[in-house]
Amino acid sequence: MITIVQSDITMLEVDAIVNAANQVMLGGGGVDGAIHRAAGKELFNACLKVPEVRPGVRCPTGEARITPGFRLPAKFVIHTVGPVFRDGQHGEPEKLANCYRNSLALAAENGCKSVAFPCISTGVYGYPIEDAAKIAIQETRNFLKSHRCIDVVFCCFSGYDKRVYDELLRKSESTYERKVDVTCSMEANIPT
Ligand code: AR6
Repeated sequence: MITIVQSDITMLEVDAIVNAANQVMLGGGGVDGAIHRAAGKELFNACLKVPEVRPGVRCPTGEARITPGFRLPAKFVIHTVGPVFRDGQHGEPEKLANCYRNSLALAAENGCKSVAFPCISTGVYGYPIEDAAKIAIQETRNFLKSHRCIDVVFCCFSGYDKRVYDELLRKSESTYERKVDVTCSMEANIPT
């Protein structure tokens, strides 16, 4: 199921929140700064332990890494690095799609049943929200075809961003979402 909320992502009680990090993975501004502040120093220390793939790079653009959530309500933080937007002709759409694909795969591997995403790359990295939201929804939809019972939350910080997501979802969804809901509640009722 896909849900759209307007919230500070650090408040969400989900299994994993996704962080729009940078390649060094040691904190920054925006949502990254908010997550590090709320999770506490332990998150910084856990990030330090993530091995560098080359000097100064713990997580290349489009990839994802997982740490505990420490003082956050979320159990895990999935750190991913979105592309810096130039003009859309430098592989940005594919790199942003990879962020969603790899973060969702990592969430599933770690048994997460609910994952919340911020609007990756749309802050200081400059990705236009309308284009980024289309990619986020498309990649999530693809993923949910094979992981029907994971709840994905798009956590928008601004009312404008939420309206963009609401509108895109309204245009594209309906029966698909309802079918998924019904199937999940049926599966939940099957005795084990
Ligand atoms: N909860 C949810 N969303 C938030 C929050 C919050 N607490 N705070 C900001 N946003 P940005 P990027 C939204 O700039 O563009 C960092 O310095 C914000 O309104 O955080 O991927 C990293 O270290 C926007 O919609 O991430 C990197 O260097 C969205 O989060 C760089 O910024 C993403 O904005 C990454 O840039």
